[in-house]
Amino acid sequence: MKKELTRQQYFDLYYYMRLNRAVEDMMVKLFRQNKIVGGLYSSLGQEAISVGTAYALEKKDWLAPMIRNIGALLVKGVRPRDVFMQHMAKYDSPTKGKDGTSHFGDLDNLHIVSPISMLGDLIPVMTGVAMAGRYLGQKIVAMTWIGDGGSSTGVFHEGLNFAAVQKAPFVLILENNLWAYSTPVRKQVPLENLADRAKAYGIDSYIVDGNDVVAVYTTAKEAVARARAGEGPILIEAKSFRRMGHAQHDPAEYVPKEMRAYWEARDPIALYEKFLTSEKLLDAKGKKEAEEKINTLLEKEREFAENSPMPPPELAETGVYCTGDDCHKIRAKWERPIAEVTPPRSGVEAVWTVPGFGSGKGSGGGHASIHFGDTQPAETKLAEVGKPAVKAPAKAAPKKTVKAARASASRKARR
Ligand SMILES: Cc1ncc(C[n+]2csc(CCOP(=O)(O)OP(=O)(O)O)c2C)c(N)n1
Ligand SMILES: [Mg+2]
Repeated sequence: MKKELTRQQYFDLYYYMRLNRAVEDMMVKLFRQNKIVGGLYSSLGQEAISVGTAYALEKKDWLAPMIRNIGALLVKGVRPRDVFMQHMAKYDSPTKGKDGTSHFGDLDNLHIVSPISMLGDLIPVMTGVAMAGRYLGQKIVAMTWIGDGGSSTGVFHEGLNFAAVQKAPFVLILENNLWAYSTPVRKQVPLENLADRAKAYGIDSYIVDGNDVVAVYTTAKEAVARARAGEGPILIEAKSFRRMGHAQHDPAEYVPKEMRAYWEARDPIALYEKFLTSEKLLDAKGKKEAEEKINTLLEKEREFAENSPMPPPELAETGVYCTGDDCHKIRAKWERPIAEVTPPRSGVEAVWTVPGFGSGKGSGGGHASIHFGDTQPAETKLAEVGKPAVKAPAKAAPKKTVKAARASASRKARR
């Protein structure tokens, strides 16, 4: 670990990792007391990833967590009571007891998109969020996480390709914890480094030690800055290990003992405490203070959650499907006036341009507008309204037969 952050930043990273672990420890107790109604997942040993990456975001930025990213929610400002109540399906929970795990978000204040269980689906969704922010000139970055297993879904590839071609300000964290349920990473992908997946989409990637919170944070910070500057999406592979089973029901006996022992000796919180102590940033008193602060907070939060009622039975049949105005207005708050998004006014100057984006054939080139895709310069645009965008070729070129194409390819190869 290198020393390059402010004292406050060092402390925040420590506090949130400890809070992340304490929240999850408390939920394990609640689960064993039968107070948690859904599945319970654990990020034990992976706290540095959730905390270090989310801490690199600004308040205005957006994130969408997966099951092992409670730490990211806490950093973004979600209260522990909401996490507890959500898992206990309580009436005061963000989903009013309709979900028993972590399917909740906060679009209005914290800029959190709810998790989607189908692995990988958050990638195109968050790409869309990133593009929407750009469209509105907000200079936001969107972030989500995916596992080693999830990186083999089709939508991972479709989503990342889409983000790449759109140069979306999007950062994807690939948490390689070596297991997907009981499948070891080596049995589901023939790559040493999953960061290599980025090459297929022409985007940059980083590999980082997922148990070193300072390295995770500094890497994420750089990636977020680059995405914000218009360099397009970036993939970060954080290497770590899933210390518990897939969820509470899974004792994970399929994990080799030596592998577990290796990673247990590299606990991210213990490693960080060692670093902070050696740099004189934390002593026994500071550690105790953090512990007491977290214990006091979580006692209050747990009590609130336990005292919250279960939802009334009649609530079960309401709010499951959005029925329009009696549920909520189905109109985006960020909707733009129709005149503004149709010609001729759609040729307005972009509020945020990206060098090189849309510089392919037929576009305005150079610093193309990213509000409306590959727009032509305003003057030609007005004159061209109503005309077909691409002229039909005078005569269709004859198609090469497979045989002819092969012959020409082998001629080229011999040259
Ligand atoms: C598209 C899809 N396929 C399968 C599942 C079922 N499922 C949920 S989690 C999981 C394993 C995920 O492994 P990984 O992506 O490595 O994440 P980890 O659990 O290790 O954090 C599977 C197969 C799913 N939710 N979505
Ligand atoms: Mg995994």
